[in-house]
Amino acid sequence: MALRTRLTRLLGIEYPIIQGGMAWTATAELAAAVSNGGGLGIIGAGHMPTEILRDEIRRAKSLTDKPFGVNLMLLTPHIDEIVEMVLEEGVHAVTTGAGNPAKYMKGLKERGIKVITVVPSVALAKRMESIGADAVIGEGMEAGGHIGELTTMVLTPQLADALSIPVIAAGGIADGRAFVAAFALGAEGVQIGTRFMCAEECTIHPDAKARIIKAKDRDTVVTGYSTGHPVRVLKNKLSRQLEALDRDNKPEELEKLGSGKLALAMKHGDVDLGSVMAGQVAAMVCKIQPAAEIIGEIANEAEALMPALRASFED
Ligand code: TUI
Repeated sequence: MALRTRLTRLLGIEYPIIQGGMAWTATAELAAAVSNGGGLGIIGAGHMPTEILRDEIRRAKSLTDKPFGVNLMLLTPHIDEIVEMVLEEGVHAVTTGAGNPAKYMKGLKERGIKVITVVPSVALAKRMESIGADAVIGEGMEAGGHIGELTTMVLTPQLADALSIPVIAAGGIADGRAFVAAFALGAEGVQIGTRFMCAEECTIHPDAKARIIKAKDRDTVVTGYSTGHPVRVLKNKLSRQLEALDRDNKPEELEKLGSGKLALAMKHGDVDLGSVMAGQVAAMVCKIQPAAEIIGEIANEAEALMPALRASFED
């Protein structure tokens, strides 16, 4: 059985699996590997300078003939320039996060780029559908990085009920069980971040991968509530310092301390003083393996699980 859905048709991909657009993590290598494995690879723009991102897009094009996308992190100050460049270069899809992409929708759509927006609420999802989004990603607060308030379990079915466009579930998804659960909730695709951080092709520092593999069930924490931009990270020395600033309600100091710390962890491997953004599901990521193998395993588990679910019930 193939796992084709409206989403695989929309994007021209084989499996309804989108890779999270993780800043300092989702480079051309990872995006191309996910796309070559039949999912939708995504380059995470984060705060990347425009010309560096342009090079990443070109490199991904040299590494895969399959569709891939770029995640636009809408809080970045030079986002207008980034969008202009993405329009010039052309990609199959963009995902957006950390804000409302309304002002870019028309330009992206005119260029034939599929627009998939992360939405933390039903209200924003409806607005995105009304202005032409091709699909939405409902990201629950189990996810790593910047999060909303609702869980995947509660957000996904409400989005599915409220919208006609496909809903992609994200947050807490790392295996075939969660994939099937997302579909049971009305999703037509999933976005996976944390597990792809431990893909062989993911270029983050090996010590950051090791931290994820070591993580147990209660090893993430959300910091930054006081700033209005809460972020889920693995617990470490930095997260404890940030928590203290949250408790003392010092958002400016918190922002200052948090600045540059994602690169410190992911690029330089300082997993004590850096920000190791990862989802709760880090506890279930136990090995480093090729991205295509991750996709294949999840698809196989999902296919086996669907008929097996019936066996959960007594006659
Ligand atoms: O964007 C993410 N995850 C991220 S972005 C990021 S970089 C960063 N670092 C520190 C502080 C803030 C960002 C790290 N991880 N996920 C998608 C996502 N989007 N989560 C939540 C949202 C979101 C929040 C509010 C989307 C839209 C939104 O709309 C508000 C509005 O303007 O209506």
